[in-house]
Amino acid sequence: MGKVLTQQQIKRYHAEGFIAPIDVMAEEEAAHYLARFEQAEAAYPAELHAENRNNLHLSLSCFDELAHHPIILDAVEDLLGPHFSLWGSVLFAKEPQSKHFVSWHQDSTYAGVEPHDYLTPWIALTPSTRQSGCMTMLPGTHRDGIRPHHDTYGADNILTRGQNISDIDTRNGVDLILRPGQMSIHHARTIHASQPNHSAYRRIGFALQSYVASGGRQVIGDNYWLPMRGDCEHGEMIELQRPRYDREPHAVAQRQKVNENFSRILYHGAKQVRSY
Ligand SMILES: O=C(O)CCC(=O)C(=O)O
Repeated sequence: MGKVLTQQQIKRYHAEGFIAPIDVMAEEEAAHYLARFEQAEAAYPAELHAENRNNLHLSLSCFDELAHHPIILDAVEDLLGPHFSLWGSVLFAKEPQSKHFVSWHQDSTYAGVEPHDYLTPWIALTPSTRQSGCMTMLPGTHRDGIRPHHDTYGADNILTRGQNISDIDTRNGVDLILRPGQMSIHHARTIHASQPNHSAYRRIGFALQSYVASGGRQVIGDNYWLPMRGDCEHGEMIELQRPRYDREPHAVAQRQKVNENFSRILYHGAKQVRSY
């Protein structure tokens, strides 16, 4: 038994490259986080809109609290050990009845973080179901290295480049059904995707993308890290600070720099650069 995960969950993560569902908080508490996000979205539309949802944990306290949630961190510690940092985060919101989808991909393809044995907890703030476009994982694919990705820049594809892995057998894909307040955890090389949201509500998940064990490096862009637990060493790193309150000026400026770096990394070598 780990701090949060059972021995069986730990074994399954290593064998299959993901685990779900994991209870983090009650639905009511998740609804409270959702309300705080939607209030911020209404109050600060320039800083928080469909094309500006990266690294919100660096400027808004509700996302900073989620990034430091003890159950999430204990589960991460069960898988990565006691020393780890956070590289970034992405809020994935698919509007009701929208065509937006996420194509088959492996997170570590363009992130520039090495080695690839890091992970992403994805916490549901609204129900994540087949109808609302939950994530689907292909078990065991984290063991096979990086597959060729083709950049499509598809209009409804919410990945930066619309990157897609074709020629894969998706028949044994596992749908990750989560109630608000539950999370999944996936390995950086696990192939995954998600379909459009056919429900009447927003499908919202906060991806802590990703927690990386001490020793991990950013090899494309600037080496920003938010240390989370233990002794974190990432080479010549630039250490990030937590926001002390919503939109603390220093924190907003910090998020801006990190987002610019994020974009340079994710579009490194790309033929086209989109606005998210
Ligand atoms: O939220 C989604 O539908 C996709 C999220 C994703 O691809 C990820 O967290 O790595």
